[in-house]
Amino acid sequence: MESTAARSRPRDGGGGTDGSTEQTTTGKDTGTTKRRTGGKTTASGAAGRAKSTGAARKGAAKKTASGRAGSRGTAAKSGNTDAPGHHDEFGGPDMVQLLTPEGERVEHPDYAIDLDADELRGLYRDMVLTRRFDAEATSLQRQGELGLWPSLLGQEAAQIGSARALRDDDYVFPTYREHGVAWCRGVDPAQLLGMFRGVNNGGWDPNGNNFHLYTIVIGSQTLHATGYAMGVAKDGAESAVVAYFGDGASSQGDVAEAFTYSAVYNAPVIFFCQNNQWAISEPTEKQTRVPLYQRAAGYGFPGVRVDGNDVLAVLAVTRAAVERARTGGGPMLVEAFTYRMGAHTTSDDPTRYRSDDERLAWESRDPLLRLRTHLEREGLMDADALAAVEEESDALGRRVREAIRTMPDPDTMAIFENVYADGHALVDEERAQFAAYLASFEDTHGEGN
Ligand SMILES: Cc1ncc(C[n+]2csc(CCOP(=O)(O)OP(=O)(O)O)c2C)c(N)n1
Ligand SMILES: [Mg+2]
Repeated sequence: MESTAARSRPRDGGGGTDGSTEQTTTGKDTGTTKRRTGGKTTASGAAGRAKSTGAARKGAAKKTASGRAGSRGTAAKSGNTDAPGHHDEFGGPDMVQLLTPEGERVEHPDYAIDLDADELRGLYRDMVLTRRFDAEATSLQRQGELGLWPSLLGQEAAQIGSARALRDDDYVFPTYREHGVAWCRGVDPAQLLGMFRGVNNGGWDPNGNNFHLYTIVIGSQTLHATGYAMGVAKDGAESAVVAYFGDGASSQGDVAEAFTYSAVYNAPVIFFCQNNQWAISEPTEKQTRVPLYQRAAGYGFPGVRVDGNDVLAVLAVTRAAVERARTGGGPMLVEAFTYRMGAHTTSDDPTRYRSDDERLAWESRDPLLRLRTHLEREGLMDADALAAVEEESDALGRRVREAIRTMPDPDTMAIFENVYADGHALVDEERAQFAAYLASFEDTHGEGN
């Protein structure tokens, strides 16, 4: 199979490095079998994690009992955890996995991948640099340089794996957390920060990188993507469209409409849901009674759950979905089962609604660590190679900090521009009022006060 990861590799964070198809669980499914065996026999592995997750549940239930907003504890009390698909904290047997949390390569009967050493190292580099950029942005927000930052910590594999499955002519509709996808599409990280610093009206030309503007109104971009994909089909183009959205957004009516229309019009769109287990403080149990990927069946297109912390599996599944869309197969839902390691945004305090145990349980499934273990075990990355990526990531950190310090503030009066295409009397009045207000400071200053 031709490597789309290699083909799309040149795109790179702008400015270079410095600067119902439910999976079958037949005997053929060696990946699943291996995982189960591993879970049974490794006391410190999957079994140990299950234990600590149980504790997480209890912790959440306790918080609820003490009057905190309901979370997993509420679901446990009302019996909702017995709903199908809710008990397996780490995705369950239907989930496609090609790399175990311990970094072991396993096979899957429906999804295969064969990457060379450079491609594997490239995926690791993408994830390290993305995580570094994200960490810098969080720090910059804490230092008052950004108004807000939604961290992607923990979701690197879901984003890099899916974005590296795409070609330049494909089109992406992101939410507000797709910094890894933006990186792969070649959006300059500094431009991303400009939006969160409030110095521009969105940040980039969507058509420059076939990467639409970040969307805050959750789920709405699935409709935009569907409309765009219907246009692609009408044009007879062989491009795919990807709409990213979250588990919380899956409850939006917009998403239901997008599913319906894309199915009926056979639009070449992939709905890529990053199920990071939380919609701010609401757990997935509050969004659905079935595993999210199973929803696709009701609309008439396939859905698949993939281990969102396994970059190889995400790449393989997204490639298959994209290929299917390109060749007239229509829409597909990919549920990347992952975890939001950090806060919802820098305005959020997750300790108010979830326990540390839960986060710690997911730490052992860290997407970067998993690939790194694999690379080291296979002798594909030695200490020098790892150090080189670290150096590159330090350089990226410096570049991002420098970019923030030198980012020009917009003219204050520019806030009145672009409100209406042809102007508006009320905006004119407000502009005049605000100009007078600003001028009043100049007067004060002039009087020597
Ligand atoms: C239509 C709409 N309703 C409510 C909100 C407020 N809101 C912002 S993020 C969010 C949760 C989204 O959760 P999810 O879709 O799981 O994405 P995640 O933040 O976990 O990536 C909500 C409710 C919004 N932005 N848009
Ligand atoms: Mg979520």
